[in-house]
Amino acid sequence: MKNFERLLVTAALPYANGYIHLGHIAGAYLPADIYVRFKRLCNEDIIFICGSDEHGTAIEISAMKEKVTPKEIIDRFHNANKSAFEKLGISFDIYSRTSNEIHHKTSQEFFLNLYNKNLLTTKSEKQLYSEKDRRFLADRFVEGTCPICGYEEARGDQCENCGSNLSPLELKNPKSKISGDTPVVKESVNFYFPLEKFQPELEKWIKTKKDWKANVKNYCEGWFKTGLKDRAITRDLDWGVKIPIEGYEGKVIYVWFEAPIGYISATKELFEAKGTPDKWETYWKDKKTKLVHFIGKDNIIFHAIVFPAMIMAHGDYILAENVPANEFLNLDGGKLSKSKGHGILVKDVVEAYNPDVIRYAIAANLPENKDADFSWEDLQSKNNNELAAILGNFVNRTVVFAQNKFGNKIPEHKGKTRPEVFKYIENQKKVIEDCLNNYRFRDALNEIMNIGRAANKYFNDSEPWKVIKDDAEKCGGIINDCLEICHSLAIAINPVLPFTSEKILGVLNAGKANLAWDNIGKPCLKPGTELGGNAILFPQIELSAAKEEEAKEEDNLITIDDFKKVQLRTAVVLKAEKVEKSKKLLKLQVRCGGKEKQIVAGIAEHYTPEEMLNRKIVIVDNLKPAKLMGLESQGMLLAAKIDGKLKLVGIDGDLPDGADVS
Ligand code: B3M
Ligand code: ZN
Repeated sequence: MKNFERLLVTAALPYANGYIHLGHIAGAYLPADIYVRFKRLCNEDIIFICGSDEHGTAIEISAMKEKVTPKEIIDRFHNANKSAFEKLGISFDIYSRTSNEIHHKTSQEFFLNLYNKNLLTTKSEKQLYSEKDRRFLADRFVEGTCPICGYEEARGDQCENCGSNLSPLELKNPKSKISGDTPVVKESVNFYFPLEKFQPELEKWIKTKKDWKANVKNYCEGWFKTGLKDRAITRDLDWGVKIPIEGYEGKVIYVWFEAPIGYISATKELFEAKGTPDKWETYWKDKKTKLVHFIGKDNIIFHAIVFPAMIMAHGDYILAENVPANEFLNLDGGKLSKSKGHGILVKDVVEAYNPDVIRYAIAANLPENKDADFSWEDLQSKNNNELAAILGNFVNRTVVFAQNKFGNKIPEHKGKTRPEVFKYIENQKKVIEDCLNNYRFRDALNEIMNIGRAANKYFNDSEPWKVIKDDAEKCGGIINDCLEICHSLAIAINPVLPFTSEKILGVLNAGKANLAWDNIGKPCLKPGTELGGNAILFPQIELSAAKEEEAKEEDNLITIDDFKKVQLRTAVVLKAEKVEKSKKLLKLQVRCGGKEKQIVAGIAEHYTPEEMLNRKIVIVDNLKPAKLMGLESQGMLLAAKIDGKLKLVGIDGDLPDGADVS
C-alpha cells in the first residue's frame, strides 16, 4: 500500500445546460461526498473539487433556441445547480466554473505545453462555412434534406426521420441554423491529440491498478482491444476556450479536452481564495497526493483514458489513483428519467423531503456494480422502516427516557466497564472504514445501520424501564451507555446523513469537539449535561405523499376536455394599485367583455401599477373567487416565471377584451 499525505477528490463537472437530477447524484456526487466527509472526520488533508462545465455545442444550441446568450444559460444553471448541491449537503470545497478566466488561461497553457512539445498534429478537412455567420458550422448548426429518405429537416449529424448517421457535407440544400444562410464548403484545420501513441503507457498504468472496480477496468480493456485513435481536440465554434495560436481564430479547444483541466483550474482558484495561491501545486504535482475522480459510467473514457493520456503528455501532474465510476440509477423503472418532469430534479426534491432521507435512499441503492432502481415508494419505506424505526427510534426512546427519569440530564455511569455492545461498535468502526476506503458505500451504510440495530437490541435486552424500579444507579448506567451510543452513531452516520448527525449532537448537547471518526465506540459525553430538546428525526412519510410525486409524473398529461374547463379570456386593466402592507400584491380592476372584475395578483415586485394600466392581459375567468389579504380576487392573470423573474403573458396584435383564448 502506498502512503499518501493528502487527498484530491474531484466529481464530474455537470454541464451548465440542465438541472442535476437524482441519477447524477447516485452516479458521482453522493459517493464522493460520503467519501470526503469520512476522510475529513479522519482528519485527513483533503480537498473536494467540482464546478460547472460551461462550454460545448449543447450550451450554444440551447442559447440559440431560447434566443438568449450562452452566458445567460450558464448563469442560470450554474447558480441553480450550485444551490441544489448545497441543499443536499454535497460539501464541495469549491464549485467553480469553466467560464472563469483562470480556467481559460490554465487550459490554454496546457494546450500550448503539448503544442510546444510538437505532440499535436493537424488535419485539414472540408467543412461547411457560412459567409453570413462568418463561421464554420458544426454538425448541429446545419439542417438540410436527408440524402437517404428525403426528410427536409435532417440535422448535420443525424436524420431524425430515418435514423441515418450523417455528416453535414452529405445534406442536400444545407442551411445554417443560425441565420438560414446557405453555407459553402471550405477547408478547416483542426488539432489532434495523439491518443494512439499513448495506448501502451496507458495499458501498463491501468494494469497496476489492482483495486479499480471491475466495471471500469473492463470498459478500458474494451477500448484497448479496439485500439485507441487520435482525437480532434479543437472545434470550429465560437463559444469556448480560444486556441492560443495565431491563425486559428474562430476556433476553440474541444470541451472534453478542457473540462477535466477544470479540476486543476478550480484547485488554483480555491487556494487563491484561501490566500495561499501556490499551494495548488502540492495537490497536483506531489506524488504523495492521492487523486480520485468520482464519475458516472458515461464519463469513464475521458477520466480513465483521455485525461490520463493528456497528463502523461504534459508531464508535470499526477495521475489518478482511482476512478470509482458508478453505473446508472434508473428512476422508477426509467419512467422518471425520460420525463423532463420536476420530480427527480434535485432542486425540487430537496424542497419536498428531508435531504438526509434522499441521501439515505440513494446511498442504500447506489448503482455501484450494476444499474439500480429508485422509486418514491422505496424512499418512503426506507424512511419509515429503517431511518425512523432503527435510528430515529433509538435516539428518541433514549432521550425520552432520560427526560422522564433523569431530569433531562445525562446520568452518570458508575460501572467500571462498558457492555459488550461497545466492543461490537469499535469493531464495526473498522468494518465500515474498510467499506468506505474501498468505495463500497452501500455496504458501509448497511454496517452503519447495524450499529443502530445493535443499539436497539441493547436497549431492549437491558430493560431500563424495569431496572429503574429498584436500581436507579444501574439504570443511569444503561441510559448513559445508550446516550454514548447515540453519540457514536452521530459520528458513524455523519458521512451519509450529515444533517441528522448534527441534530443528534444538538440533542446530546455535545457540540462538535468530539466529532471525530476515532471516537466511534468511545465514551465522550459529560454526565450532568442537560440534553437539548428531543427531536423526531424522521417523521413518517405517508405513502400517499410519495405516491403523489409519482402520480404527478404519470399524470402530467391532460385531455383536451380537461383543458377546456379552464376559461381563458383577454382582459384590459382599468385600474391598478398597490395592496397595503404587501410587497407582492397588486389590486387590479379589469374589464373582460361586458363585465368588470377585481383581480389580486402577486406581481408587485415585477410591475408597477402604472405599467399595468391599460395593459391587455390573459386571465382565468372562471376561477373560484378567493381572498388574498382580505381582498376578493375574482380571477387570475397569466404570467411566465423564470429564475424568479416574472413576465406577463401577452397578446399578439389588437384583440378586444373578452376574447376566448384557447
Ligand atoms: N460535463 C459530462 C457530464 O456532465 C461532462 C463531465 C465533465 S467532467 C470533466 O456527464
Ligand atoms: Zn433520413
